[in-house]
Amino acid sequence: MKLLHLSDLHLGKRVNEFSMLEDQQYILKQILNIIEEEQPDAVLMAGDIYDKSVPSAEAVQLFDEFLYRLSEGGRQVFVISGNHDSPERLAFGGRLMDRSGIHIAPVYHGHVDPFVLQDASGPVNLYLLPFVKPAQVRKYFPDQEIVSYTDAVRAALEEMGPDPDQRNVLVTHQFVTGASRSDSEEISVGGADNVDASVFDAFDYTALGHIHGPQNAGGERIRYCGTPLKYSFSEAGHQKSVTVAELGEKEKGGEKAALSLRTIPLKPLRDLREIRGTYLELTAKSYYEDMNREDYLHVTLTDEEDVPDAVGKLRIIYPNLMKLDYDNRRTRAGAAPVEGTDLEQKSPAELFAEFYERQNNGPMSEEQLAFAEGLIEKIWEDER
Ligand SMILES: [Mn+2]
Repeated sequence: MKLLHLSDLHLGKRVNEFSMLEDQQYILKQILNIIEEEQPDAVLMAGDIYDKSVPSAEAVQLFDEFLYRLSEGGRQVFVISGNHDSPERLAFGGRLMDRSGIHIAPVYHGHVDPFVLQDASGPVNLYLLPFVKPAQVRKYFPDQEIVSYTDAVRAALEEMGPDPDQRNVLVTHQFVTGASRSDSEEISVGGADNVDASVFDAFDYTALGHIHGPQNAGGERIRYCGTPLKYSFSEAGHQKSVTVAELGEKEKGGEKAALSLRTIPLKPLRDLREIRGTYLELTAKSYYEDMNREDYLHVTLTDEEDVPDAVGKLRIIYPNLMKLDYDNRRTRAGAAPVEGTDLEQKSPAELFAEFYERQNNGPMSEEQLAFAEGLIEKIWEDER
């Protein structure tokens, strides 16, 4: 049984105020091509379909088109909501879409029936558990003590009661303890949203969403496939991909089904990268002529002096410059605290020279001093 595992599309997301819509449309097309090539038995989408609980019209159109393309050829598609989605809104029309092979998890209501898929090795029971918080699970199990996320997910999975003699797959959206995070995930206040990997022991494969870097979480049977695109600069070093999980036969008597995992790399329309150097280095033609200047960039300038309107000027070459900062003596030292100085005794030029030194961690040159003095004199003249 071949499963193609996706998650965290975050359709409609803006990264540093740049819309990702065109990039998302591009990557979804690429994913459709991969699916056409791979011909999986099922496509799994493990939550965070949208970036917002009330997604933009464009994001909804994009997902509608994606689902429609996926459904062609009678393909089986399984979708759950993540913490960014509204489970009610995502589930709209779900029972109608079931008939077209698009299966969207309903809002969690204390009971989950599996979808049963068949291949030459027999049935595979596929369970969908959308993102749930302890309070959403607790009300259905009044006799159990459900305090933590681990308690909640364990209770929901025990209720499913997967048959250990058959092959069982879970699609869910949670933060498994020990997974390594990125900046574009929603961090829960207090950080008590983690689930112990042991709760997934009964499943031959757990297709997870929530963490944006592709990784196994406590063994290869529990996996995050990651986002299809980089959604923060903390992900600049990621290779985004889709995961293909193939389940083989399962012997009766508790052993897990054979599993092989593969990733297929995704190539974005525009990469999200970090570059650094002086203004002169980064604006030299020899530097940028061989790169995709449309990439989303975090530029770190190493000039000691601030470059006036650097963002505006750099955007002529790099139109998708997202973030600019400096790494020089001033930024490395941090802003020095202002000490109580004998303000009255010092001239404006002396005070400015002190200010400059504090900002730049170095004194003004003769030329700069003369320029500042001239400027101060002129301003004072004009004031009188
Ligand atoms: Mn997410």
